[in-house]
Amino acid sequence: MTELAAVKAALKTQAVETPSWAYGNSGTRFKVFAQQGVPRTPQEKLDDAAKVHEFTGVAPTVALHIPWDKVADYAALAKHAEDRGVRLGAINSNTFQDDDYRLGSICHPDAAVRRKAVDHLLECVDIMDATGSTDLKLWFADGTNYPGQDDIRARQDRLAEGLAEVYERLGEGQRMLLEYKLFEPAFYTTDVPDWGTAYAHCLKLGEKAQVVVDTGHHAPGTNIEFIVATLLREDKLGGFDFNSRFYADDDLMVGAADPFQLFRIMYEVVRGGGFTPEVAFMLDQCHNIEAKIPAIIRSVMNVQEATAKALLVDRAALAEAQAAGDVLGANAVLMDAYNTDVRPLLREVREEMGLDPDPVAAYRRSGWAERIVAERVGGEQAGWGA
Ligand code: LRH
Ligand code: MN
Ligand code: MN
Repeated sequence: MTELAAVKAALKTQAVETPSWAYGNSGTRFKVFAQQGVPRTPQEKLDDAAKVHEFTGVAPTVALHIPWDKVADYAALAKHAEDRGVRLGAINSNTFQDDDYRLGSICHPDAAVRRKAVDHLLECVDIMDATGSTDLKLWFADGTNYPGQDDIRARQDRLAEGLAEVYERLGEGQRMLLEYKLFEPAFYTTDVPDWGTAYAHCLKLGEKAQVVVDTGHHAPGTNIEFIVATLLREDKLGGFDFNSRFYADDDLMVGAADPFQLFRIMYEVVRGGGFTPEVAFMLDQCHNIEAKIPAIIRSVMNVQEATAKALLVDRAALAEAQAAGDVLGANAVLMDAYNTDVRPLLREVREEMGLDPDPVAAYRRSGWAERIVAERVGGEQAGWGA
């Protein structure tokens, strides 16, 4: 196989998981702008996700968020997905939208609230059993707002205890992905604020526990690719929640704010042998003012473009320059790949996959946008928090 053929073959195997919540209405603390044709049910979110996969060919799974996607029969929901050519992916827990969680969930000072939170996580594993999902994605809004509010160390003990109970419940082939976040909604301490804390808990739990890197959850200037390299080296990188930030956890389309950062991350993934199904490439975004399905298609394409550039890095030349201490030469090798226009290559890849080379245009021509506006009238619009 020529090198280019190998790059194309790798790109054809790519899988980017899209989040059910990106298809529904969402907004900021200030306003949710309702859009026409937005899904009213988890089933309709899957119908939209199937369109993203149909036109991109690389978005075969959909992440659920419980209880936003609560249904009576999860096996039937999985069947609904399969009938449309997609599968259910990670099950995301939600221990942040209940009055009981004002002081936290799994780290709450009251054992009764902790019990409720852990029971929810166990229920998520039951759902995984029914859907065939392999990943339980955990993010905790837990933390404190004021010095002295609660005991920082005791909260870590409660976290460890709750996680251990859920870990024990995991079946064969199931794993837990622990997401960290620097801040928000708690502002003084966050109980899982960084990759180090997540890593320490995962290490203690065992090999079924891995860390998730949400690209929006870091302080400005954080070298995320360093974190990726380190976690991969330790076999503890479970996956990504991709999005873009200009300021904070902005949840904008991945690759929109800093495509160079996305390339640097994908290069470390490729370099570290992480371009495999064991690392989950998930989007975690919201589309508050733009049309949702084309934005998700665009996001998937942005991940593809960064991946293509990362795969094109001449690693032999890079290694040679690095070994020779050729600072500028090494940097030039990396920049050559980044500055390559990979859009023609990706158009070819899509054609070889039997797809339209321009997924956004193909979607627009398909009439799906008009159809859902006409058909999805009435009822509650499902969305962030619905
Ligand atoms: C928290 C987060 C987490 C949630 C999602 C909706 O900021 O990134 O992954 O599950 O947003
Ligand atoms: Mn996330
Ligand atoms: Mn987030």
